[in-house]
Amino acid sequence: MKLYYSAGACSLAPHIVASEAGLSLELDKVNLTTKTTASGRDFLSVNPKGDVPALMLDNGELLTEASVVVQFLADQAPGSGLIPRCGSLERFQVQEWLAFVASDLHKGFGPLWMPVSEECRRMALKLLHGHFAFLNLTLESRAYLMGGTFTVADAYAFTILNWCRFHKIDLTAYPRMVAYMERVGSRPKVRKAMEDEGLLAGGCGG
Ligand SMILES: N[C@@H](CCC(=O)N[C@@H](CS)C(=O)NCC(=O)O)C(=O)O
Repeated sequence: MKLYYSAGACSLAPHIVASEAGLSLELDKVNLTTKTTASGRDFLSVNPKGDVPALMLDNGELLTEASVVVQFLADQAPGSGLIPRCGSLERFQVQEWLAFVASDLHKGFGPLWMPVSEECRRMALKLLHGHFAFLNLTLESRAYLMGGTFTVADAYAFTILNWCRFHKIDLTAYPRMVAYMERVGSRPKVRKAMEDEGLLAGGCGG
């Protein structure tokens, strides 16, 4: 399998899941500005959406959408504990978290990556702070989003929350969330994925 990624972008989530699951993954870095890959491919010919992550399967099929790619990868390693069994209530609860991360957190950062007006930026930050407050409250009683076990939802949430560093968002009001980010960020397999993307030297993308 080959993961098309951009350093520190949302594609870090499937990269973390593969690392945690012990799956071997070929990586191809995408320049999102030129839409070309490090291997010299026209990325739009791989994924017409033009977005990472994109996972090329060994049979030539392409899977996109971070919230789906992480589930596919975790299902390749059923003993990893990264995702509950299909059809179980817990599986839907993980999907509930993935939907929240994708539509509220991930896309909530969207305006911060664009040259928008100060008012638009302020509004985006206001919405994000609401989500951070909710996460901070939730994490008062649990180590990870689903409780005591690290799942794909944590890989995705951590990836997106990591962008707070790049945007220099003050998180002092959310000590539980900060502790959670440190907890996830200190997992050896998470660090390995970040190291592979050159992020431990201080980089961070979106
Ligand atoms: N709906 C997609 C969105 C993925 C997405 O927004 N990817 C960003 C990086 S985090 C991207 O590749 N943007 C294209 C660009 O910046 O040109 C998903 O959830 O995976």
